[in-house]
Amino acid sequence: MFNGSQASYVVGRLRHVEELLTRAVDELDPAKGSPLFHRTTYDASPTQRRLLQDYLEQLRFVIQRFMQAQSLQDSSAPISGLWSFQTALSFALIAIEEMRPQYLRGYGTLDEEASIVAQRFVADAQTLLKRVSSYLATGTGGDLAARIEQLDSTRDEFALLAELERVVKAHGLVEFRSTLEELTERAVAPRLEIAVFGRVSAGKSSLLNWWLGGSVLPTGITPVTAVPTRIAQGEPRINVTFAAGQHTEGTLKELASFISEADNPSNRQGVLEVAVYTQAERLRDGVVLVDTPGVGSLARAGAIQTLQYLPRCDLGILLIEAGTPMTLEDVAIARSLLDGGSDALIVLSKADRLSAQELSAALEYAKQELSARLTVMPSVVPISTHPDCSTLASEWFRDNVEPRLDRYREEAAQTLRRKIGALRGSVIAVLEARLTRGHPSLSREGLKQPVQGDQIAEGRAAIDAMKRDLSLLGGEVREHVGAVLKVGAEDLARAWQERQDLHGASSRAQAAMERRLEQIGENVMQSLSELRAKLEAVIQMQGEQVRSEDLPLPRGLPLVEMPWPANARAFGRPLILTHSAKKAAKRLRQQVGASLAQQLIVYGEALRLWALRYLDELSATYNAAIARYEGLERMTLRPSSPDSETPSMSDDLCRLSTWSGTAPQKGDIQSDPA
Ligand SMILES: Nc1nc2c(ncn2[C@@H]2O[C@H](COP(=O)(O)OP(=O)(O)OP(=O)(O)O)[C@@H](O)[C@H]2O)c(=O)[nH]1
Ligand SMILES: [Mg+2]
Repeated sequence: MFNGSQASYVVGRLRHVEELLTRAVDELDPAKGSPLFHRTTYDASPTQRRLLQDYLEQLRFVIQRFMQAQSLQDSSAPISGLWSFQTALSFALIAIEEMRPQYLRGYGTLDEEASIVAQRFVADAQTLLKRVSSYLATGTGGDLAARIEQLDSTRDEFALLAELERVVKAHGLVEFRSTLEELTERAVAPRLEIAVFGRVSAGKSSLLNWWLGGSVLPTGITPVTAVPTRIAQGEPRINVTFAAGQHTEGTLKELASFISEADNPSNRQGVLEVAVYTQAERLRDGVVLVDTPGVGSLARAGAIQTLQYLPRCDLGILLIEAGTPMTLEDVAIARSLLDGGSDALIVLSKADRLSAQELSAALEYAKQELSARLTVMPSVVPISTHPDCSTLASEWFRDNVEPRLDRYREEAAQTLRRKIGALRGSVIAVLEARLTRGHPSLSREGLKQPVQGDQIAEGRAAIDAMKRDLSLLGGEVREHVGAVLKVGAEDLARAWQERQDLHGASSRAQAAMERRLEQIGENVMQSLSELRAKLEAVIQMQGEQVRSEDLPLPRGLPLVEMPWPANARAFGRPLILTHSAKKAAKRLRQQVGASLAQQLIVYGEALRLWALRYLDELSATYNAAIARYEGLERMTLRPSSPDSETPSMSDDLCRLSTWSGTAPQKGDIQSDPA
């Protein structure tokens, strides 16, 4: 009898033998081997193959009998097939990555053309592999149909979506899966993000608590909110995401321990974002409220995250404490929201603290200041969340917020309907191409042939390259410290030489530095716009029936927030001792260089994250837009479908082509055995 170790050694050897010979026998058969790469030639005759297969069977029998007699068992636990697939995908991604030009150069010089070809291929192949990977990651995608089923089936667009899901699955049109997923996601949760902004203690969290009808968020007179907090309808709980990637769940009571300045000073715990779920009457389905840390020099740690929310929200509410002077930061936030294409509302908070007369003066002042500085004038309304005065808040909500929510919802529904309609057109085109085994419908669809696979891949490579360039952005922005200081110093030295008011010169210097930073942002914006134009051209090259306006526009550059460093007032004085710009620059560097560098890092990071988020959105839309062409291309390359498949395919084509948009069709489909 074998001891335990011997038994497992013997079983291991036998498993190896079976694997070796199974593979060797499979490789003799052209139908079973790899369709692309052949390690062996197919020189075995059918009779030889048969014989070898029989011998292998015999060997298996002998092994099995031996194992039974010796009570040997394969004790290695089987691993999940899907997990193993995921692992194989990871290795495949690495192998593709290793085809980038920098690796190829290790084998000799690489000319420009070869380098472009390699980049294109890597981007293309990785997009596909990542799509498979995300399909596996989202619970193996089997729930897509279930998620669609939960949608309101009386709405025709959802009935059509369900039908499209069925057709895509039935005929293996995997190219359309990611579009289906994106549309389902939008349909399930028509997200609408409303974020509040403002200086520290402006009353942001208090306003959201009023909105939620309870003390959900911590408030207080000192800086409180240290981490952006997203609030949505749901079973009461919190979900914390840390910058390092981990997550933790908790109760609403624990919220303050993650987001408040007192319990998590300067966000030392490295919390990236907290999601709060709660039930509240005013919190409608799909609406996400975002509380942000106050902007301003006192709240540096959270400011970077706040800045990222600016371009991202659908509606931005800027709070300015009634009766306080408007700051450059307030104006910059309002401008950034409006420039970025978000809707903006401005409220003068804590109105209860002022008399009626003072309040009307404060309102007048705020309107004047804003209209002098903004091209579009948002509404400005005084509110209060104080229990004695909360009718102001209720009226504001009724007159300013609710009508907007209705409007956004209608707009979102329209976009969704249009996109589902476009997907229907694409699926029809592919089914037709497949049924007719050619492309007779292409001219009708306005599609050009051949499909420009090269350009499609080049578009992906361009997105990829931009992402890689962005990783260098932080360092690039930091390198601007010297240049930014020089701009400021020259201005100050000139003021001194010309005996101008140094205080005025100091704010001009600040503005010049900010301008310089804005230029970096604008350059990034410019590159993103160029990339978008390039992708648009690629899409248009594929056909005429393309809605390139679907490609999102880059909008809402992060705000440059550069409050004058705390010790800045002091540096007017030492400058009086010099009138050379060079010396001024040196002094400036000594006094504010370090804090300026810190702010530049913050800005660079905000800019990078903003651009990455845009790129993700751009690449998802691009891939969705060209899915139909890739589908068509694959149809021409793939052997045409067996005749047995044709009837159900033509039924599906007919059903989709004549989809009339009446809800009862859904019943028809459900009773269909297909
Ligand atoms: N009288 C009055 N006080 C208010 C009102 N809204 C907020 N406050 C008070 O103002 C202080 C700051 O309120 P918060 O809601 O914490 O302000 P915040 O903007 O969230 O502050 P940070 O999170 O630190 O940026 C608290 O003491 C609130 O009680 C209001 O409408 N009226
Ligand atoms: Mg707060």
